[in-house]
Amino acid sequence: MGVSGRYPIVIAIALVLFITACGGSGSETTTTAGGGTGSANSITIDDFAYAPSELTVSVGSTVSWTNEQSASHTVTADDGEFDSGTLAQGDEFSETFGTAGTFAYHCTIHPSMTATITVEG
Ligand SMILES: [Cu+2]
Repeated sequence: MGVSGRYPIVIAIALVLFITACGGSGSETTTTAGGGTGSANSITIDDFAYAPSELTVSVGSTVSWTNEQSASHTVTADDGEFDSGTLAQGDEFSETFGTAGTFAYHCTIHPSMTATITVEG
């Protein structure tokens, strides 16, 4: 029983990896970002989620978020680099990314809302 007892853990890890991989490739195909430096990119906040939750842009791009839900949300960088403050329905926030890297952000009101911006140089 000692060996077979480990399988549920292995399956759980495999599932997490699978879901993570799917999320990454899935959002990539929905990215409509123009290739040029400084192109605008829009993210919608609705149904307690950022859409797309993963967005890749080029250095110098401005990303804008619009809250389309009646519940208030924030766009807050995990490292504190940017913070929208509370966005009511219809409010918009934008941030220009001048350096390459991966920037994780979340909603301070709903910590389960997380997403990332990948900036490519
Ligand atoms: Cu929220």
